[in-house]
Amino acid sequence: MPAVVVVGAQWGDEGKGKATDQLSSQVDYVVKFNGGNNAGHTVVVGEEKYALHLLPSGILSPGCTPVIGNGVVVDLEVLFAELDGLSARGVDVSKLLVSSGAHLIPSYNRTLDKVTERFLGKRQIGTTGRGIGPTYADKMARVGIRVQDVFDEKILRQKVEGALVQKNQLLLKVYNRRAVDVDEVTAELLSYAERLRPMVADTSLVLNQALDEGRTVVFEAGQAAMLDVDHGTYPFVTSSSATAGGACTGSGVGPTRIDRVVGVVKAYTTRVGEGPFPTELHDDAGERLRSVGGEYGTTTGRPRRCGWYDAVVARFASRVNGLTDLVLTKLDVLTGLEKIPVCVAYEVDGRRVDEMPPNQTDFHHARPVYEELDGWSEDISGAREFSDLPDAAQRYVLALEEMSGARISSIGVGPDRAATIVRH
Ligand code: 2SA
Ligand code: GDP
Ligand code: MG
Repeated sequence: MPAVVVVGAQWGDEGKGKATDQLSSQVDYVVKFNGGNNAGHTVVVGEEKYALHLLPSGILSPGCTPVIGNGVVVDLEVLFAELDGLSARGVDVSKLLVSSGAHLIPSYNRTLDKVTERFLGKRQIGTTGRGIGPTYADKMARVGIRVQDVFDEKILRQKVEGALVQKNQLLLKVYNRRAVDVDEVTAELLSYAERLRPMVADTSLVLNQALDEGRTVVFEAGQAAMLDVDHGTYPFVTSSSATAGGACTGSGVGPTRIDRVVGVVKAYTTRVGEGPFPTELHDDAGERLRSVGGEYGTTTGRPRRCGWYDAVVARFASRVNGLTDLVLTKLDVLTGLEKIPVCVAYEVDGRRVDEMPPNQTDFHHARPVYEELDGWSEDISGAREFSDLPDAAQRYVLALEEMSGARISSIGVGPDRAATIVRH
């Protein structure tokens, strides 16, 4: 498996961090290709728990080179704080490579993210407030600042000036904020240049050469299919390409080089932020999933919205990502439920719909059609083989596999690295 993409197949927080970390011990490179420090990936290694935001999960595996690809947006203050935090815990962070083409999140974009949300009022997206949306907007509008720009003061100043022409008008006249000073922003970005310099590389070249030499590369997505700017529940999405195609554009490795695409799904569903969520529960069952599953944002601490497994979403994610495998996580959280509803289709304005409605309004009106599966009461956290699972848990997994569009190649039964059943 020389090149494997790992993506979220729901609305994020499926356990991509754990899935990637598990692969990292066998791989040479782990590449983050989209998003920035909006991500929150939790990896538990024995007694130690790590929450990674901007850094790829591979940073925790000695021998693996972590790479921040060109598709990522980088907040330099956060980058160095995260590196220092890991170093202080004894993690070797010296191998990190950062693409010269990655875009930077200047402090004014954090401000804009927050004030835009406030001004949207009821229509707000529920962003993480990390400046992600405004930075990708700048990239597309061609007024973004890239990693390579901090090594040329003259160019950097020109670019900051260019970016601020419109933004200062917006901040002053629409949002009633103080204008941003070009010198201040330039000086702040320049202050990181020397520390950043040794990490910066032509990461597309590095990764393609590594694949030529038969090395293994994992591409780790932030967020998920349903939060993808093209395929997700727009406008309630993040601003990057979180699906498998993003692994190519966000790293400079072509699609013909990818061997496997693994989608990570929770045995139920969660979402943070606003937007439609057909199987969401507003009752005790939802509260139970949140408390047993520890469903609180890794980055912002926000309580996650919780609901039952949605096979329509899983099939859609299988399709738009071309999934070869699914990793099913958090099966242990369902232990103790007598019956477990699974959404197999939707009812939209009186019609049964088996696939994701291409029209957003229909998705907002979608009501889940449930099939009830039997639950189990035995503790499954020690299961390491499929046959260790109680019959009802096996049937639950096989039913999900049948409905979801790809084989389930591994099953999570606890947060620790070891708490996994590998099937394929
Ligand atoms: P943004 O900040 O512009 O990317 O927000 C846009 C939408 O994307 C959602 N989003 C996320 N959803 C799940 N998990 C994310 N990471 C953190 C975590 C979230 C947290 O791992 O728990 O701590 O709150 C993540 N990042 C972005 C976001 O909720 C908006 O709906
Ligand atoms: P990511 O953003 O997809 O990497 O996921 P998060 O780290 O935000 O959220 C997943 C949470 O579930 C983390 O706290 C993980 O430690 C935890 N987790 C992952 N897999 C399992 C599992 O199989 N069982 C349990 N109980 N927890 C898990
Ligand atoms: Mg997360």
